[in-house]
Amino acid sequence: MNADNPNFSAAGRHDWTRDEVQALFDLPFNDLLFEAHGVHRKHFAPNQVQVSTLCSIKTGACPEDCAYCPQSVRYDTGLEKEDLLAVEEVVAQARAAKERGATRFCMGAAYRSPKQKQLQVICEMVREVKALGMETCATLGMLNADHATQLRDAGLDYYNHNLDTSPEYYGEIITTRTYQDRLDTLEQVRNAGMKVCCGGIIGMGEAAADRVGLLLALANLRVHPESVPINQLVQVPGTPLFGSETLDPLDFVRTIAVTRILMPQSHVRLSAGRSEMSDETQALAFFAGANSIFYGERLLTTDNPDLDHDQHLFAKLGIDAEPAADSEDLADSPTPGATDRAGADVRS
Ligand code: SAM
Ligand code: DTB
Ligand code: SF4
Repeated sequence: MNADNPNFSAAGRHDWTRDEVQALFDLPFNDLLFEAHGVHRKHFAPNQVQVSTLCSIKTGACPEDCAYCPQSVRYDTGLEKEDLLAVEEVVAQARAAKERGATRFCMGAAYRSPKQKQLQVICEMVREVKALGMETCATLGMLNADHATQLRDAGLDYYNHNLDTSPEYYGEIITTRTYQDRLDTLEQVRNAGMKVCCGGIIGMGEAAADRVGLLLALANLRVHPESVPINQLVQVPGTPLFGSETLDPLDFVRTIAVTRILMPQSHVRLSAGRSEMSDETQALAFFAGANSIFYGERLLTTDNPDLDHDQHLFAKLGIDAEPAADSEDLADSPTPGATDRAGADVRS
């Protein structure tokens, strides 16, 4: 196999078979990374990584039973629940994130699905964050068509809603909503004209075949998600998945590489789990095609690497923060790594 093989470079394939995806996972590590990196270079600037910052706008007391999640009301994780934040508080956090170099602000809420009153407040947050010149993203649970339209009209660029795992393993992880419910929400987001951010979690005790099943489900969606977060399970005491067998870092990197090959034009996000990863694993993940991260000391409720660490990592690897898609004024923002590389300005 080589990088000129149309199976690897075709942007628009949506007919991947299980055997083909399994065959990619089965490649010798070097062959897989070589192919994935070749695909990555064809579609993206190889040393640019998109930078998003997360904000938990409503924390804890979620009625759902997702076995990985510290925010479910069903598990005692010691998390303090918080009501929906005030619009001004969220906008202040977005402004701070922009000053630190994030180009996208992602607002997450521990809802099964938002109620109309909550959605109105969230739409105001979206309008004001957008007015700062940032890309906007939200993850609020299931959406109906009306919700999706309101969010789009408020200026929401991306909606994050993950498939989480394979259809086959899904029932072991969540019982309070179905795989089809998730696909329906993704369809509402698409129909409203927003960009889709959709991926999953690995390290939840799934079999290798379930990683194949997850990526197959994502790659065979009608349109590939523009953003594909690959999360490594953050193990939180009190959740049912606490104590799961830890993932081999090379299996994480393999999953990134296969994602890059299957969805060549999507941003692949090296998402939750970076606090537990070595710099070397992250460097391999970037080589394998990851080109987006969450930047900032918190994910939603758990830790993420601190800013200095990430600036240093970008500098060591010669990685620049990707400018926002359609915002010129972001060129005036500092970017992670900007100050660290022997005086080089990463935006030049
Ligand atoms: N409540 C909404 C929902 O689930 O649709 C949105 C917020 S929820 C926290 C967003 C995503 O975060 C989940 O779908 C899951 O993929 C990810 N996530 C939650 N807890 C995690 C953990 N402990 N480790 C890794 N990813 C996690
Ligand atoms: C995604 O795929 N990962 C992010 C974001 N989308 C919302 C969330 C990760 C959450 C990790 C656990 C926590 O901090 O609560
Ligand atoms: Fe609730 Fe989302 Fe956590 Fe599931 S992942 S328990 S829906 S906050």
